[in-house]
Amino acid sequence: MQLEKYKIQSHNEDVLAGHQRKLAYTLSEVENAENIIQKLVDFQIAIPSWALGTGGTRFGRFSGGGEPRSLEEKIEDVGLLHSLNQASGAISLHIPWDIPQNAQAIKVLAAQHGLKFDAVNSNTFQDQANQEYSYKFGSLQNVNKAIRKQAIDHNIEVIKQGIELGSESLTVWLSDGSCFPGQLNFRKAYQNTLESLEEIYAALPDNWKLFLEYKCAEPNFYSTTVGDWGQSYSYVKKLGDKAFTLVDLGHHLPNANIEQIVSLLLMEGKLGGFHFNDSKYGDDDLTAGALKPYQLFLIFNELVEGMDARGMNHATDLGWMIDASHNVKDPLEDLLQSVEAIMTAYAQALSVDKKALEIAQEENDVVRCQEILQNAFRTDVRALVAEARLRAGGALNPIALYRNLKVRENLIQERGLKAVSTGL
Ligand code: AOS
Ligand code: ZN
Ligand code: ZN
Repeated sequence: MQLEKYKIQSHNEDVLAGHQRKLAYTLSEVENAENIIQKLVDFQIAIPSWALGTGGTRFGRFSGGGEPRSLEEKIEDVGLLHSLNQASGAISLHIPWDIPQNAQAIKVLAAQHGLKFDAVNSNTFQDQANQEYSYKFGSLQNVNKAIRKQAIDHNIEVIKQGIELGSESLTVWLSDGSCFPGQLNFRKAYQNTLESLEEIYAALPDNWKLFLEYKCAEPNFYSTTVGDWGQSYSYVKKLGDKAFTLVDLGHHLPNANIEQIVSLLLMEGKLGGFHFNDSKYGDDDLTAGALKPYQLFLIFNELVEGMDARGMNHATDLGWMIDASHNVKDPLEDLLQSVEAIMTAYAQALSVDKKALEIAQEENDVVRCQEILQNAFRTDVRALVAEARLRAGGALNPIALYRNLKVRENLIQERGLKAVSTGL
C-alpha cells in the first residue's frame, strides 16, 4: 500500500498547533535545539526484514495478519515506515530468508521508497533444505572441516548478494557454542572460528565492513564461541581494519554495563554498530526503550561523547539497526515505537551539557554529574524529534496516522490473514 504525501500533510495540519506549543517550550529549555533537530533529520535507523512479521517463541506464534509475503512486500513495509517517520531509510536483509530473485529490480524498488540496503546477514544457525551438512554442532567452529567450509562459502555468497544490492557490510552472528561441559575444546573452537572468519574476511570488498555480533547464551546454554564483547573484540582485532564488534543490546548477562562496553569499543576503534532492542531477562527482543529508557540514554551519551572525540559522523560511521521481534504488537507500530525511542535517547544525549559534565568530572563532583545527566534525561525532547520528522516530510504523530489510515486493515485486505513471512 502507498501512503500519499497529501495524507501526511493533512494529518500534520490537524496536529500542528499542539506541536508548535510544545516545541516553543522545548526550544526555550534546550540550548542547542536547532543543532539537535538537524542531527535528528540526518539520523537513519535500518529496519530488519525479519521484524516485519510477528515474531514468535518456540511455544507458538500469533500472527496479526497482513504480513509481507515476499521481499518486495517487506521493502514496501519499510518504505511505509520511512514515509511516516523519515528515519527508517534502510533495510537489512537476512540470507537465505530474503534471496532477491532479481537484484536489479529489487534495487530499483527500494530506491523508489527512498531505501538503501544496510548490512546483509548470514545464517548458519539453521539448516536449509538443500544443504549438505548440518549445523547442529556449530558452523564456523565445527570440528569437521567440510562443515566449516560450507558455512564459509555461505558467508561469501551473502557478500556477493550484498554487493549486487549495494550493501556495504556483512553481519555475522553465530549460534556456535556448546550445551554441556566438555563438549567443546574451547581453544580449538576459537581457532576454527578465527580461521573461518579469516577466509570470510578475505572475500570482503575494500569498502566493506564485517560486523561480528556476540551473544552470551542461546541457543547454546553452556558456552557461546562469540559470547561477549571481549571475545568479539579478540577476533575482530586479529582480522583487521575492516572488522568490528556489533553490540546487540539484548545479548548481555543481566546488569552488564553496556554503556561502558560501548565507550571502550569506540575508544579502541572497534565498535561497528548496533542491534537495538530491550529486554528484561535475556535476548527478549522487545521494543527499544520499552523497559530501560535511561540505559538507552546512557548508551547514547557515550556514543555521542566517544564519536565526537574521534571526529566521527554520527549518521554514517556506525551501523544503526533495530533487531526486535515478539509476539503481541503490530510489528509496524512496534518499529515506529522503537525508532521514536532511539531518536529520543539520541536527542537527550545531544542535549547533555558536555562542558559542565567534564568540569564536574574533573572536580569529582559526583552529585553534579548525576544532576547534569538526569536533567538531560528528564527534559522532554519529544517535540524536537517530531519537528525533525516534520522538516524531513514525515508525520508529526506516525502511530496516530497509521491507525487513522487503517494501514493494518488495508494490509490484511491486500495480503490476507495467514502468516507467511519467514524469520524468527
Ligand atoms: C540473534 O540472537 C541475533 O540477534 C542475530 O542478530 C540474528 O541474526 C537475528 O536476530 C535474526 O534472527
Ligand atoms: Zn541481533
Ligand atoms: Zn538476538
